[in-house]
Amino acid sequence: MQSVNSDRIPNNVGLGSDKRLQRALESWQPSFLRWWREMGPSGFQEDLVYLRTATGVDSDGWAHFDYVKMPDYRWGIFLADPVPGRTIGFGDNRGQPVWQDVPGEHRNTLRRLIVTQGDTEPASVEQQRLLGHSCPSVYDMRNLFQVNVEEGRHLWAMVYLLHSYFGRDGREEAEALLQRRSGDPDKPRMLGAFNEPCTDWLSFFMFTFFTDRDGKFQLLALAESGFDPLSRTTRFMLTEEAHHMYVGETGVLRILDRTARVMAESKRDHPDDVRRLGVIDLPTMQRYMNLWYSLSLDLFGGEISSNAASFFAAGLKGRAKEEQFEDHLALQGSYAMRVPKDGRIERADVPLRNAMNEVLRDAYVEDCQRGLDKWNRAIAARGVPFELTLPSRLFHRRIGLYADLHADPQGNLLAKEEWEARRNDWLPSTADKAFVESLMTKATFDPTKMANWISAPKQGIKGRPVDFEYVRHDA
Ligand code: BYC
Ligand code: FE
Ligand code: FE
Repeated sequence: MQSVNSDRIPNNVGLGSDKRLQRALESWQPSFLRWWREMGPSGFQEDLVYLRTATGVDSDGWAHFDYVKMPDYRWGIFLADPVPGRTIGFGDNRGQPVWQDVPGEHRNTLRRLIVTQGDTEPASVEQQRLLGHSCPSVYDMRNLFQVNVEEGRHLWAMVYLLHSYFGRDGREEAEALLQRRSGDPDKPRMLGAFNEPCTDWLSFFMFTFFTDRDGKFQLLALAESGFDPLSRTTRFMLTEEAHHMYVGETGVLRILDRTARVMAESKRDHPDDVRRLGVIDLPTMQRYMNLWYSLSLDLFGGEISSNAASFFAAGLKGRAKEEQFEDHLALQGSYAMRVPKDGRIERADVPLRNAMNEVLRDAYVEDCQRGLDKWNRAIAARGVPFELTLPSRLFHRRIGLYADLHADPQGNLLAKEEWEARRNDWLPSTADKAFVESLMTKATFDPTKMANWISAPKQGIKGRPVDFEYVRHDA
Protein backbone atom coordinates (compact mmCIF):
# COMPACT_ATOMS: atom_id res chain seq x y z
CA MET A 1 0.00 0.00 0.00
CA GLN A 2 1.48 3.33 -0.99
CA SER A 3 1.31 5.96 1.70
CA VAL A 4 -0.35 9.34 1.60
CA ASN A 5 2.21 12.03 0.95
CA SER A 6 2.71 14.89 -1.40
CA ASP A 7 4.08 12.57 -4.11
CA ARG A 8 1.14 10.22 -4.06
CA ILE A 9 -1.55 12.77 -3.22
CA PRO A 10 -1.17 16.04 -5.06
CA ASN A 11 -2.03 18.77 -2.59
CA ASN A 12 -1.51 22.39 -1.72
CA VAL A 13 -2.26 22.05 1.99
CA GLY A 14 1.24 21.17 3.17
CA LEU A 15 0.34 17.55 3.75
CA GLY A 16 4.00 16.51 3.89
CA SER A 17 4.69 18.66 6.94
CA ASP A 18 1.55 17.82 8.92
CA LYS A 19 2.25 14.38 10.39
CA ARG A 20 -0.98 14.15 12.36
CA LEU A 21 -3.15 14.85 9.34
CA GLN A 22 -1.01 12.60 7.19
CA ARG A 23 -1.54 9.71 9.62
CA ALA A 24 -5.29 10.31 9.72
CA LEU A 25 -5.57 10.30 5.93
CA GLU A 26 -3.27 7.28 5.72
CA SER A 27 -5.63 5.31 7.85
CA TRP A 28 -8.66 6.40 5.78
CA GLN A 29 -7.13 5.82 2.35
CA PRO A 30 -7.31 1.98 2.37
CA SER A 31 -11.01 2.19 3.28
CA PHE A 32 -11.55 4.59 0.43
CA LEU A 33 -9.79 2.32 -2.05
CA ARG A 34 -11.76 -0.68 -0.80
CA TRP A 35 -14.95 1.31 -1.25
CA TRP A 36 -13.85 2.40 -4.75
CA ARG A 37 -13.17 -1.20 -5.79
CA GLU A 38 -16.46 -2.39 -4.38
CA MET A 39 -18.80 0.51 -5.22
CA GLY A 40 -16.94 2.49 -7.90
CA PRO A 41 -17.34 1.80 -11.64
CA SER A 42 -18.09 -1.88 -12.21
CA GLY A 43 -15.53 -3.34 -14.64
CA PHE A 44 -12.99 -1.19 -16.49
CA GLN A 45 -10.84 -0.72 -13.39
CA GLU A 46 -7.78 -2.12 -15.17
CA ASP A 47 -8.35 -0.08 -18.34
CA LEU A 48 -6.30 2.98 -19.16
CA VAL A 49 -8.59 6.01 -19.19
CA TYR A 50 -7.66 9.43 -20.54
CA LEU A 51 -8.39 11.46 -17.42
CA ARG A 52 -7.98 14.94 -16.10
CA THR A 53 -6.24 15.14 -12.73
CA ALA A 54 -6.18 18.30 -10.67
CA THR A 55 -2.59 19.24 -9.87
CA GLY A 56 -2.89 22.82 -8.63
CA VAL A 57 -5.30 25.74 -8.43
CA ASP A 58 -3.95 28.12 -11.10
CA SER A 59 -6.84 29.06 -13.34
CA ASP A 60 -4.83 28.35 -16.49
CA GLY A 61 -2.90 25.26 -15.51
CA TRP A 62 -4.72 23.39 -12.80
CA ALA A 63 -5.14 20.05 -14.50
CA HIS A 64 -3.06 17.38 -16.16
CA PHE A 65 -4.47 15.00 -18.82
CA ASP A 66 -3.10 11.51 -19.32
CA TYR A 67 -3.94 7.82 -19.34
CA VAL A 68 -4.43 6.35 -15.89
CA LYS A 69 -6.06 3.29 -14.37
CA MET A 70 -8.86 4.51 -12.17
CA PRO A 71 -7.66 2.92 -8.91
CA ASP A 72 -4.31 4.72 -9.48
CA TYR A 73 -5.99 8.11 -9.90
CA ARG A 74 -4.21 10.72 -7.79
CA TRP A 75 -7.07 12.00 -5.68
CA GLY A 76 -5.65 15.30 -4.48
CA ILE A 77 -6.52 17.90 -1.89
CA PHE A 78 -6.72 21.46 -3.10
CA LEU A 79 -7.88 24.69 -1.56
CA ALA A 80 -8.37 27.81 -3.66
CA ASP A 81 -5.89 30.55 -2.77
CA PRO A 82 -6.73 32.47 0.40
CA VAL A 83 -8.20 35.93 -0.06
CA PRO A 84 -6.08 38.27 2.09
CA GLY A 85 -8.06 40.04 4.79
CA ARG A 86 -11.25 38.16 3.93
CA THR A 87 -14.19 38.94 6.23
CA ILE A 88 -17.55 37.25 6.73
CA GLY A 89 -19.85 38.60 4.03
CA PHE A 90 -23.33 38.17 5.51
CA GLY A 91 -25.38 37.46 8.60
CA ASP A 92 -24.90 38.56 12.18
CA ASN A 93 -21.10 38.23 12.06
CA ARG A 94 -20.73 40.24 8.87
CA GLY A 95 -17.48 42.22 8.70
CA GLN A 96 -15.59 40.05 11.19
CA PRO A 97 -12.49 38.16 10.03
CA VAL A 98 -13.28 34.73 8.63
CA TRP A 99 -12.58 31.72 10.86
CA GLN A 100 -9.49 29.62 10.19
CA ASP A 101 -10.67 27.18 12.83
CA VAL A 102 -14.09 25.87 13.74
CA PRO A 103 -15.86 28.14 16.24
CA GLY A 104 -17.04 25.94 19.13
CA GLU A 105 -20.65 27.08 18.97
CA HIS A 106 -20.92 26.17 15.28
CA ARG A 107 -19.05 22.91 15.42
CA ASN A 108 -22.01 20.54 15.13
CA THR A 109 -23.76 22.56 12.46
CA LEU A 110 -20.64 22.85 10.32
CA ARG A 111 -19.87 19.17 10.67
CA ARG A 112 -23.43 18.36 9.60
CA LEU A 113 -23.17 20.60 6.51
CA ILE A 114 -19.81 19.09 5.53
CA VAL A 115 -21.05 15.53 6.07
CA THR A 116 -24.20 16.20 4.02
CA GLN A 117 -22.12 17.62 1.20
CA GLY A 118 -19.63 14.76 1.50
CA ASP A 119 -22.34 12.10 1.45
CA THR A 120 -23.60 13.10 -1.99
CA GLU A 121 -20.22 12.57 -3.65
CA PRO A 122 -19.74 8.79 -3.13
CA ALA A 123 -23.52 8.38 -3.48
CA SER A 124 -23.41 9.58 -7.07
CA VAL A 125 -20.54 7.21 -7.89
CA GLU A 126 -22.59 4.34 -6.48
CA GLN A 127 -25.63 5.36 -8.51
CA GLN A 128 -23.61 5.41 -11.73
CA ARG A 129 -21.50 2.32 -11.20
CA LEU A 130 -23.06 0.10 -13.87
CA LEU A 131 -23.23 2.61 -16.70
CA GLY A 132 -19.90 1.71 -18.28
CA HIS A 133 -21.44 -1.54 -19.51
CA SER A 134 -23.93 0.30 -21.73
CA CYS A 135 -21.96 3.36 -22.84
CA PRO A 136 -23.04 4.89 -26.18
CA SER A 137 -19.42 5.62 -27.11
CA VAL A 138 -15.88 5.51 -25.78
CA TYR A 139 -15.99 9.32 -25.53
CA ASP A 140 -19.03 9.11 -23.23
CA MET A 141 -17.54 6.31 -21.17
CA ARG A 142 -14.50 8.47 -20.50
CA ASN A 143 -16.71 11.39 -19.42
CA LEU A 144 -18.59 9.10 -17.04
CA PHE A 145 -15.34 7.95 -15.44
CA GLN A 146 -14.04 11.53 -15.31
CA VAL A 147 -17.12 12.58 -13.38
CA ASN A 148 -16.79 9.52 -11.11
CA VAL A 149 -13.14 10.09 -10.15
CA GLU A 150 -13.83 13.77 -9.51
CA GLU A 151 -16.79 12.98 -7.27
CA GLY A 152 -14.29 10.73 -5.49
CA ARG A 153 -12.00 13.74 -5.15
CA HIS A 154 -14.88 15.82 -3.77
CA LEU A 155 -15.27 13.15 -1.11
CA TRP A 156 -11.56 13.53 -0.31
CA ALA A 157 -12.09 17.28 -0.07
CA MET A 158 -14.79 16.89 2.61
CA VAL A 159 -12.83 14.15 4.40
CA TYR A 160 -9.83 16.47 4.52
CA LEU A 161 -11.98 19.03 6.37
CA LEU A 162 -13.38 16.40 8.73
CA HIS A 163 -9.93 15.02 9.55
CA SER A 164 -8.25 18.40 9.89
CA TYR A 165 -10.82 20.26 11.93
CA PHE A 166 -13.18 17.85 13.70
CA GLY A 167 -10.92 15.47 15.59
CA ARG A 168 -12.30 12.12 16.55
CA ASP A 169 -15.91 12.77 15.46
CA GLY A 170 -14.55 13.94 12.13
CA ARG A 171 -12.68 10.68 11.66
CA GLU A 172 -15.78 8.70 12.57
CA GLU A 173 -17.89 10.66 10.11
CA ALA A 174 -15.26 10.08 7.42
CA GLU A 175 -15.53 6.31 7.95
CA ALA A 176 -19.33 6.50 7.94
CA LEU A 177 -19.24 8.26 4.54
CA LEU A 178 -17.89 4.98 3.16
CA GLN A 179 -20.44 2.83 5.00
CA ARG A 180 -23.74 4.26 3.75
CA ARG A 181 -24.95 3.01 0.37
CA SER A 182 -27.13 4.67 -2.23
CA GLY A 183 -30.58 3.09 -2.24
CA ASP A 184 -29.90 0.73 0.68
CA PRO A 185 -33.00 0.75 2.92
CA ASP A 186 -30.92 0.01 6.03
CA LYS A 187 -28.12 2.53 5.49
CA PRO A 188 -29.25 4.92 2.77
CA ARG A 189 -27.47 8.05 1.61
CA MET A 190 -28.68 11.20 3.35
CA LEU A 191 -30.58 13.09 0.64
CA GLY A 192 -33.47 11.84 -1.48
CA ALA A 193 -32.16 12.12 -5.06
CA PHE A 194 -28.99 10.25 -4.11
CA ASN A 195 -30.94 7.08 -3.38
CA GLU A 196 -32.70 6.99 -6.77
CA PRO A 197 -31.53 4.50 -9.36
CA CYS A 198 -29.53 6.01 -12.21
CA THR A 199 -28.94 2.98 -14.39
CA ASP A 200 -29.45 4.26 -17.93
CA TRP A 201 -27.64 6.97 -19.85
CA LEU A 202 -30.65 9.23 -20.25
CA SER A 203 -30.92 9.35 -16.46
CA PHE A 204 -27.17 9.91 -16.21
CA PHE A 205 -27.29 12.95 -18.48
CA MET A 206 -30.37 14.30 -16.67
CA PHE A 207 -28.61 13.71 -13.35
CA THR A 208 -25.45 15.53 -14.38
CA PHE A 209 -27.52 18.41 -15.73
CA PHE A 210 -30.03 18.76 -12.88
CA THR A 211 -28.48 17.10 -9.82
CA ASP A 212 -24.87 18.18 -10.33
CA ARG A 213 -26.33 21.65 -10.80
CA ASP A 214 -27.74 21.47 -7.28
CA GLY A 215 -24.12 20.71 -6.41
CA LYS A 216 -23.06 23.91 -8.16
CA PHE A 217 -25.49 26.05 -6.19
CA GLN A 218 -24.86 24.39 -2.83
CA LEU A 219 -21.13 24.80 -3.42
CA LEU A 220 -21.62 28.46 -4.36
CA ALA A 221 -23.52 28.96 -1.09
CA LEU A 222 -20.81 27.15 0.92
CA ALA A 223 -18.08 29.10 -0.90
CA GLU A 224 -19.49 32.16 0.92
CA SER A 225 -18.94 30.48 4.28
CA GLY A 226 -17.20 32.30 7.10
CA PHE A 227 -15.36 29.04 7.81
CA ASP A 228 -12.52 29.81 5.42
CA PRO A 229 -11.23 26.26 4.77
CA LEU A 230 -14.74 25.25 3.64
CA SER A 231 -14.98 28.30 1.42
CA ARG A 232 -11.61 27.62 -0.20
CA THR A 233 -12.31 23.92 -0.71
CA THR A 234 -15.69 24.46 -2.32
CA ARG A 235 -14.38 27.26 -4.52
CA PHE A 236 -11.97 24.82 -6.08
CA MET A 237 -14.58 22.06 -6.39
CA LEU A 238 -16.67 24.42 -8.52
CA THR A 239 -13.92 24.39 -11.14
CA GLU A 240 -14.44 20.66 -11.68
CA GLU A 241 -18.22 20.87 -11.37
CA ALA A 242 -18.46 22.89 -14.59
CA HIS A 243 -17.44 19.84 -16.61
CA HIS A 244 -20.04 17.60 -14.93
CA MET A 245 -22.82 19.96 -15.98
CA TYR A 246 -21.30 20.23 -19.46
CA VAL A 247 -21.53 16.44 -19.75
CA GLY A 248 -25.22 16.61 -18.80
CA GLU A 249 -26.14 19.57 -20.97
CA THR A 250 -24.40 18.32 -24.09
CA GLY A 251 -25.51 14.72 -23.46
CA VAL A 252 -29.20 15.67 -23.43
CA LEU A 253 -28.61 18.07 -26.32
CA ARG A 254 -27.08 15.30 -28.43
CA ILE A 255 -30.00 12.96 -27.73
CA LEU A 256 -32.50 15.67 -28.65
CA ASP A 257 -30.56 16.52 -31.78
CA ARG A 258 -30.50 12.90 -32.87
CA THR A 259 -34.23 12.40 -32.24
CA ALA A 260 -35.20 15.64 -33.96
CA ARG A 261 -33.04 14.78 -36.94
CA VAL A 262 -34.56 11.31 -37.30
CA MET A 263 -38.04 12.84 -36.95
CA ALA A 264 -37.32 15.45 -39.62
CA GLU A 265 -35.80 12.96 -42.04
CA SER A 266 -38.49 10.33 -41.60
CA LYS A 267 -41.32 12.90 -41.36
CA ARG A 268 -42.67 10.97 -38.39
CA ASP A 269 -43.72 12.48 -35.12
CA HIS A 270 -45.82 9.90 -33.31
CA PRO A 271 -43.83 8.60 -30.32
CA ASP A 272 -44.42 4.97 -31.33
CA ASP A 273 -43.04 5.63 -34.82
CA VAL A 274 -40.12 7.57 -33.40
CA ARG A 275 -39.30 4.72 -31.04
CA ARG A 276 -39.44 2.24 -33.87
CA LEU A 277 -36.65 4.23 -35.50
CA GLY A 278 -34.47 3.52 -32.45
CA VAL A 279 -34.37 6.99 -30.93
CA ILE A 280 -35.94 8.44 -27.79
CA ASP A 281 -39.22 10.28 -28.44
CA LEU A 282 -39.49 13.84 -27.15
CA PRO A 283 -42.39 13.28 -24.68
CA THR A 284 -40.22 10.65 -22.97
CA MET A 285 -37.40 13.21 -22.76
CA GLN A 286 -39.84 15.60 -21.08
CA ARG A 287 -40.88 12.94 -18.55
CA TYR A 288 -37.30 12.08 -17.58
CA MET A 289 -36.63 15.77 -17.23
CA ASN A 290 -39.70 16.21 -15.00
CA LEU A 291 -38.42 13.43 -12.75
CA TRP A 292 -34.83 14.59 -12.30
CA TYR A 293 -35.77 18.26 -12.05
CA SER A 294 -38.31 17.63 -9.29
CA LEU A 295 -35.96 15.29 -7.40
CA SER A 296 -33.26 17.92 -7.63
CA LEU A 297 -35.55 20.74 -6.45
CA ASP A 298 -36.05 18.73 -3.27
CA LEU A 299 -32.31 18.90 -2.59
CA PHE A 300 -32.60 22.56 -1.66
CA GLY A 301 -34.57 21.65 1.47
CA GLY A 302 -37.79 23.17 2.79
CA GLU A 303 -39.04 26.48 1.36
CA ILE A 304 -39.40 27.84 4.87
CA SER A 305 -36.45 26.68 6.92
CA SER A 306 -35.22 27.73 10.32
CA ASN A 307 -32.08 25.67 9.64
CA ALA A 308 -31.35 27.85 6.62
CA ALA A 309 -32.04 30.98 8.69
CA SER A 310 -29.54 29.95 11.34
CA PHE A 311 -26.89 28.92 8.77
CA PHE A 312 -27.24 32.40 7.30
CA ALA A 313 -27.32 34.24 10.63
CA ALA A 314 -24.16 32.48 11.78
CA GLY A 315 -22.30 33.14 8.52
CA LEU A 316 -21.93 29.43 7.73
CA LYS A 317 -23.83 29.25 4.42
CA GLY A 318 -24.72 32.25 2.28
CA ARG A 319 -26.54 32.85 -0.98
CA ALA A 320 -24.96 32.10 -4.35
CA LYS A 321 -22.72 35.06 -5.21
CA GLU A 322 -23.63 36.91 -2.04
CA GLU A 323 -21.84 40.06 -3.26
CA GLN A 324 -24.59 40.55 -5.86
CA PHE A 325 -27.11 41.29 -3.14
CA GLU A 326 -27.39 44.70 -1.52
CA ASP A 327 -28.61 43.72 1.90
CA HIS A 328 -26.31 41.16 3.50
CA LEU A 329 -28.13 41.07 6.81
CA ALA A 330 -31.49 40.02 5.38
CA LEU A 331 -33.19 40.98 8.61
CA GLN A 332 -35.78 43.38 7.20
CA GLY A 333 -36.76 41.81 3.91
CA SER A 334 -39.43 39.26 3.21
CA TYR A 335 -40.04 36.73 0.46
CA ALA A 336 -43.43 36.34 -1.23
CA MET A 337 -43.87 32.59 -0.98
CA ARG A 338 -46.55 30.40 -2.53
CA VAL A 339 -48.02 28.56 0.43
CA PRO A 340 -50.71 25.87 0.32
CA LYS A 341 -53.72 26.70 2.46
CA ASP A 342 -57.15 25.03 2.53
CA GLY A 343 -56.61 23.30 -0.78
CA ARG A 344 -55.41 26.42 -2.56
CA ILE A 345 -52.14 28.24 -3.05
CA GLU A 346 -51.82 31.63 -1.41
CA ARG A 347 -49.07 34.21 -1.21
CA ALA A 348 -47.54 34.67 2.19
CA ASP A 349 -44.68 36.95 3.22
CA VAL A 350 -41.93 34.94 4.86
CA PRO A 351 -39.01 36.58 6.71
CA LEU A 352 -36.16 36.57 4.21
CA ARG A 353 -33.74 34.56 6.34
CA ASN A 354 -36.24 31.73 6.60
CA ALA A 355 -36.60 31.73 2.81
CA MET A 356 -32.90 31.25 1.99
CA ASN A 357 -33.42 27.76 0.56
CA GLU A 358 -36.01 29.20 -1.82
CA VAL A 359 -33.73 32.10 -2.78
CA LEU A 360 -31.04 29.57 -3.73
CA ARG A 361 -33.62 27.47 -5.57
CA ASP A 362 -34.66 30.57 -7.57
CA ALA A 363 -31.11 30.96 -8.84
CA TYR A 364 -31.03 27.26 -9.70
CA VAL A 365 -34.31 27.36 -11.63
CA GLU A 366 -33.06 30.29 -13.68
CA ASP A 367 -29.85 28.43 -14.49
CA CYS A 368 -31.79 25.30 -15.52
CA GLN A 369 -33.98 27.39 -17.82
CA ARG A 370 -30.91 28.69 -19.64
CA GLY A 371 -29.95 25.09 -20.45
CA LEU A 372 -33.47 24.28 -21.59
CA ASP A 373 -33.45 27.25 -23.94
CA LYS A 374 -30.40 25.76 -25.65
CA TRP A 375 -32.06 22.37 -25.89
CA ASN A 376 -35.17 23.92 -27.41
CA ARG A 377 -33.08 25.81 -29.95
CA ALA A 378 -31.47 22.50 -30.97
CA ILE A 379 -34.90 20.92 -31.55
CA ALA A 380 -36.11 23.96 -33.48
CA ALA A 381 -32.96 23.96 -35.62
CA ARG A 382 -34.08 20.58 -37.02
CA GLY A 383 -37.47 22.07 -37.85
CA VAL A 384 -39.38 20.02 -35.26
CA PRO A 385 -42.22 21.85 -33.48
CA PHE A 386 -41.74 20.70 -29.87
CA GLU A 387 -40.73 22.60 -26.78
CA LEU A 388 -39.51 21.25 -23.46
CA THR A 389 -40.73 23.12 -20.39
CA LEU A 390 -39.66 23.03 -16.75
CA PRO A 391 -42.56 21.80 -14.63
CA SER A 392 -43.96 23.91 -11.81
CA ARG A 393 -42.11 23.81 -8.51
CA LEU A 394 -45.24 22.33 -7.00
CA PHE A 395 -45.02 19.23 -9.18
CA HIS A 396 -43.88 15.89 -7.66
CA ARG A 397 -42.24 17.18 -4.52
CA ARG A 398 -41.37 15.12 -1.46
CA ILE A 399 -39.67 17.76 0.67
CA GLY A 400 -41.03 21.08 1.86
CA LEU A 401 -44.31 22.96 1.57
CA TYR A 402 -45.52 21.17 -1.52
CA ALA A 403 -44.65 17.63 -0.44
CA ASP A 404 -48.21 16.57 0.34
CA LEU A 405 -49.83 18.19 -2.69
CA HIS A 406 -50.80 16.64 -5.96
CA ALA A 407 -49.97 19.22 -8.59
CA ASP A 408 -49.70 18.74 -12.34
CA PRO A 409 -46.66 20.12 -14.20
CA GLN A 410 -48.53 23.41 -14.74
CA GLY A 411 -48.95 23.74 -10.96
CA ASN A 412 -52.71 23.05 -10.84
CA LEU A 413 -53.80 21.16 -7.74
CA LEU A 414 -55.57 17.88 -8.40
CA ALA A 415 -57.22 15.19 -6.34
CA LYS A 416 -54.86 12.37 -5.46
CA GLU A 417 -56.74 9.84 -7.63
CA GLU A 418 -56.69 12.12 -10.63
CA TRP A 419 -52.98 12.73 -10.18
CA GLU A 420 -52.28 9.01 -9.88
CA ALA A 421 -54.34 8.31 -12.98
CA ARG A 422 -52.26 10.75 -15.01
CA ARG A 423 -48.89 9.97 -13.47
CA ASN A 424 -47.57 8.25 -16.59
CA ASP A 425 -48.26 11.36 -18.68
CA TRP A 426 -45.77 13.25 -16.55
CA LEU A 427 -43.20 10.86 -15.15
CA PRO A 428 -41.35 7.93 -16.76
CA SER A 429 -43.59 4.85 -16.76
CA THR A 430 -42.41 1.26 -16.49
CA ALA A 431 -42.83 1.01 -20.25
CA ASP A 432 -40.78 4.19 -20.85
CA LYS A 433 -37.98 2.81 -18.70
CA ALA A 434 -38.10 -0.54 -20.47
CA PHE A 435 -37.88 1.23 -23.83
CA VAL A 436 -34.96 3.43 -22.79
CA GLU A 437 -33.15 0.43 -21.35
CA SER A 438 -33.80 -1.59 -24.51
CA LEU A 439 -31.72 0.95 -26.44
CA MET A 440 -28.85 0.58 -23.99
CA THR A 441 -28.16 -3.10 -23.65
CA LYS A 442 -24.51 -3.14 -24.64
CA ALA A 443 -21.44 -0.95 -24.69
CA THR A 444 -19.90 0.63 -27.77
CA PHE A 445 -16.16 -0.08 -27.52
CA ASP A 446 -15.11 1.01 -31.02
CA PRO A 447 -13.93 4.65 -30.74
CA THR A 448 -15.23 5.40 -34.24
CA LYS A 449 -18.81 4.33 -33.38
CA MET A 450 -21.70 6.08 -31.67
CA ALA A 451 -24.97 4.50 -30.49
CA ASN A 452 -27.90 5.21 -32.80
CA TRP A 453 -29.91 7.18 -30.22
CA ILE A 454 -27.38 9.99 -29.73
CA SER A 455 -25.53 12.40 -32.04
CA ALA A 456 -21.76 12.62 -31.97
CA PRO A 457 -20.36 15.47 -29.88
CA LYS A 458 -19.12 18.55 -31.73
CA GLN A 459 -15.65 18.21 -30.27
CA GLY A 460 -13.45 15.81 -28.35
CA ILE A 461 -11.57 16.34 -25.11
CA LYS A 462 -8.53 18.57 -24.67
CA GLY A 463 -8.08 19.01 -28.42
CA ARG A 464 -8.29 15.28 -29.18
CA PRO A 465 -10.62 14.07 -31.93
CA VAL A 466 -14.05 12.67 -31.06
CA ASP A 467 -12.95 9.18 -32.15
CA PHE A 468 -9.80 9.24 -29.98
CA GLU A 469 -9.26 6.09 -27.90
CA TYR A 470 -10.27 7.74 -24.62
CA VAL A 471 -10.52 4.36 -22.91
CA ARG A 472 -8.17 1.53 -23.84
CA HIS A 473 -10.40 -1.46 -23.41
CA ASP A 474 -9.72 -4.89 -24.88
CA ALA A 475 -13.21 -5.98 -25.70
N1 BYC B 1 -33.71 14.58 1.27
O1 BYC B 1 -34.79 22.99 7.00
P1 BYC B 1 -34.83 21.89 5.99
C1 BYC B 1 -23.74 17.61 -4.87
C2 BYC B 1 -33.76 17.25 5.66
S1 BYC B 1 -25.33 18.07 -4.44
C3 BYC B 1 -33.69 14.14 2.55
O2 BYC B 1 -35.96 21.79 5.10
P2 BYC B 1 -32.12 22.51 5.40
C4 BYC B 1 -23.58 16.56 -5.88
C5 BYC B 1 -32.74 18.17 6.30
O3 BYC B 1 -31.43 17.59 6.28
C6 BYC B 1 -25.14 19.26 -3.13
N2 BYC B 1 -33.71 14.96 3.61
O4 BYC B 1 -33.54 21.86 5.12
C7 BYC B 1 -24.44 16.48 -6.97
C8 BYC B 1 -33.30 18.36 7.67
O5 BYC B 1 -32.97 17.25 8.48
P3 BYC B 1 -32.74 17.44 10.05
C9 BYC B 1 -25.09 18.65 -1.74
C10 BYC B 1 -33.74 16.30 3.38
O6 BYC B 1 -31.50 21.85 6.54
C11 BYC B 1 -24.29 15.45 -7.90
C12 BYC B 1 -34.81 18.33 7.44
O7 BYC B 1 -35.00 17.68 6.17
N3 BYC B 1 -24.75 19.64 -0.77
O8 BYC B 1 -22.82 18.14 -4.37
O9 BYC B 1 -32.18 23.98 5.33
C13 BYC B 1 -23.27 14.53 -7.76
C14 BYC B 1 -35.43 19.70 7.40
O10 BYC B 1 -34.56 20.52 6.72
C15 BYC B 1 -33.76 16.82 2.09
C16 BYC B 1 -25.59 20.12 0.18
O11 BYC B 1 -26.73 19.71 0.29
C17 BYC B 1 -33.75 15.90 1.00
N4 BYC B 1 -33.78 16.31 -0.29
O12 BYC B 1 -31.44 22.16 4.00
C18 BYC B 1 -22.41 14.61 -6.67
C19 BYC B 1 -25.04 21.17 1.08
N5 BYC B 1 -33.81 18.17 2.18
O13 BYC B 1 -31.55 18.37 10.19
C20 BYC B 1 -22.55 15.62 -5.74
C21 BYC B 1 -25.17 20.86 2.53
C22 BYC B 1 -33.82 18.46 3.48
O14 BYC B 1 -34.00 18.02 10.56
N6 BYC B 1 -26.55 20.68 2.96
N7 BYC B 1 -33.76 17.35 4.21
O15 BYC B 1 -32.43 16.02 10.51
C23 BYC B 1 -27.39 21.69 3.25
O16 BYC B 1 -27.07 22.83 3.07
C24 BYC B 1 -28.73 21.36 3.81
O17 BYC B 1 -28.59 20.27 4.66
C25 BYC B 1 -29.83 21.05 2.77
C26 BYC B 1 -31.18 20.98 3.53
C27 BYC B 1 -29.84 22.08 1.66
C28 BYC B 1 -29.66 19.68 2.16
FE1 FE C 1 -19.18 16.74 -6.48
FE1 FE D 1 -20.40 16.89 -9.78
